[in-house]
Amino acid sequence: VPTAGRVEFRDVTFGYPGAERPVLDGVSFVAEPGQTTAIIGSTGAGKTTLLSLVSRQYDPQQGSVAIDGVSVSDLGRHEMASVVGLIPQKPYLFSGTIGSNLRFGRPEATDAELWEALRVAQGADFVREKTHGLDERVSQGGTNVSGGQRQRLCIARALVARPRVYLFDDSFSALDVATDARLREGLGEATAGATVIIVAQRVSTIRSADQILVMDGGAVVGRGTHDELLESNETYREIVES
Ligand code: DGT
Ligand code: MG
Repeated sequence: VPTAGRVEFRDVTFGYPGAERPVLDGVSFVAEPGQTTAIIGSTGAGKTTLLSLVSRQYDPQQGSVAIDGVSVSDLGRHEMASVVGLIPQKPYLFSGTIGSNLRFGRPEATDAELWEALRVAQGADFVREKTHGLDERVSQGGTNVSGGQRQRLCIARALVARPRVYLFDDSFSALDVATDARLREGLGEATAGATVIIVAQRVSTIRSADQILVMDGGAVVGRGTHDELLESNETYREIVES
């Protein structure tokens, strides 16, 4: 398993085009390969925005975002897809088949690899039940795939691509506790060696992270393990005890 994908933010400031105030203000942190970094913070704190700078939907106005020492602004779009796997907060599918969606980041993936990714993402059962299996058609606004299934397909799609960096934006909060536990156990193996960044709400997800970043109003206001932050960080205590 290759160990790479170190993500480094250096004093990053970012505001959306046309907005008056920056959404991220002087954000610095490192997320290490082989580790899980959890990001927590209240709604609007800037968690999704932070991930969007890693996957380069936007560029920062100040500071730098680098992966393995290379600024993400030097990575081409195609290269980006093999480096960063984003599982968005609002998971989306492309018009096509389940298979073509899963192969998006690595067209040469075999059916066996797709099924293995689906197994880990807890999506194999529902795909197997579809009349056409991997060849079942889905559409962007399709009703034949539920929101939860869509999310699992997006997780499987990221796994198929085997990126160095996984970004999970609130991907597990809507799952029941048992599915959540099974999914994350399998993911631990499937993503071993990569850098995993998880925006999370559930305390069980946060607690098992190697590092937790606490965000508030566009800044990182705390960093550490669960026990360290419980001890030292008022914002963290408020969030996990609410
Ligand atoms: P969540 O998902 O509700 O827990 O909140 P976060 O932490 O993911 O927050 P985020 O990054 O979506 O939003 C941070 C701030 O940026 C918030 O004031 C809303 C604003 N914002 C987010 N997306 C956009 C956008 O596309 N355009 C503009 N102008 N503002 C945005
Ligand atoms: Mg968000």
